Amino acid sequence: MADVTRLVEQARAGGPRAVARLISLVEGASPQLREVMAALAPLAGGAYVVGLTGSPGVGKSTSTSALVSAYRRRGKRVGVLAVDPSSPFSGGALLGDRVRMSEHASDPGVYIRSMATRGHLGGLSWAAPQAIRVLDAAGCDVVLVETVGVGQSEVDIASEADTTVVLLAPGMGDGIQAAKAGILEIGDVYVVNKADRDGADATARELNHMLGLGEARKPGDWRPPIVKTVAARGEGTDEVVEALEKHRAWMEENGVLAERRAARVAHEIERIAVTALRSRIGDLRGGRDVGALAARVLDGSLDPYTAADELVAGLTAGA
Ligand SMILES: Nc1nc2c(ncn2[C@@H]2O[C@H](COP(=O)(O)OP(=O)(O)OP(=O)(O)O)[C@@H](O)[C@H]2O)c(=O)[nH]1
Ligand SMILES: [Mg+2]
Repeated sequence: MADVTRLVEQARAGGPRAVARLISLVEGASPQLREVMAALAPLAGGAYVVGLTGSPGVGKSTSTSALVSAYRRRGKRVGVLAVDPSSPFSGGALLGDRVRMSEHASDPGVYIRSMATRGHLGGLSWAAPQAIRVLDAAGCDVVLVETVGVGQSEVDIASEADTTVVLLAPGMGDGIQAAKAGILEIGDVYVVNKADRDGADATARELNHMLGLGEARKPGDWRPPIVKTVAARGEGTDEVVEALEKHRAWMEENGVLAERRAARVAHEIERIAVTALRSRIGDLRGGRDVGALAARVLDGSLDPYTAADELVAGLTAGA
């Protein structure tokens, strides 16, 4: 058993091994998860969480690495969580990221962690928020969360981040894809990366047009900016940081940050509660209670809705 109190103390003091160990406990859904979360609860809440998403190969890792450099120049401690929702293995598919992030590997002000989520209890939704909390409690000022935009994952990440950055690149038909995938709703900041390639201006224009189409904004509403970057050369990265800071300031002024965080935690509590309830139902299934109810539904003395009510009442009575 890990000494959680000690680990948390060491993580607080900036110990990278303790941070890694805590994330492993979280990721592995350790029996000590509850203890870890209780120890972290009073320490978290200081980090600004930025989600980066976009199609495979658009330049998320390169951009993340450039952002790490930019924040380090500003004296911030940075955590990076690379979440790969398509891979059941940590490290495999994310090997390339390690190369792209390697310049930060020896920086004690940077924590980088890859996470695979498929086959996990509830995918991204389960472990990522808790890993973010570890990095937060460890004193990171900024936590950058990279997720490949495949299907539901980008929407998930948007709900875990304070600010969501959607990346596109020219020549990938990304504009059209963006509209289809619903990312026009989730971006707080849009980045057209690979601006060294032809078509970046066209992509930015197309995106600008599409963002304007659905526009029902009131004065004072946030209008997501579009920033062009060449992440591979660090060009435009300062503008991205500026856009992030503006968005953060806007959220703080308008109470949006507190709102988003409250919604996030409410969602997390609900998820944990539903998981707990489900496991209790699982315990009951095939057991006496459900068996008896099933028999009564079968012989016509009870309808399934009333049976379900009785089951739920039984579950919550013992809580
Ligand atoms: N020309 C050009 N290439 C870039 C730029 N930024 C990144 N790349 C290249 O694009 C490729 C993909 O970059 P990544 O940063 O790994 O992209 P990603 O979105 O993290 O990819 P996945 O995590 O696999 O989805 C790499 O070969 C990068 O070197 C850029 O600004 N211009
Ligand atoms: Mg990547």
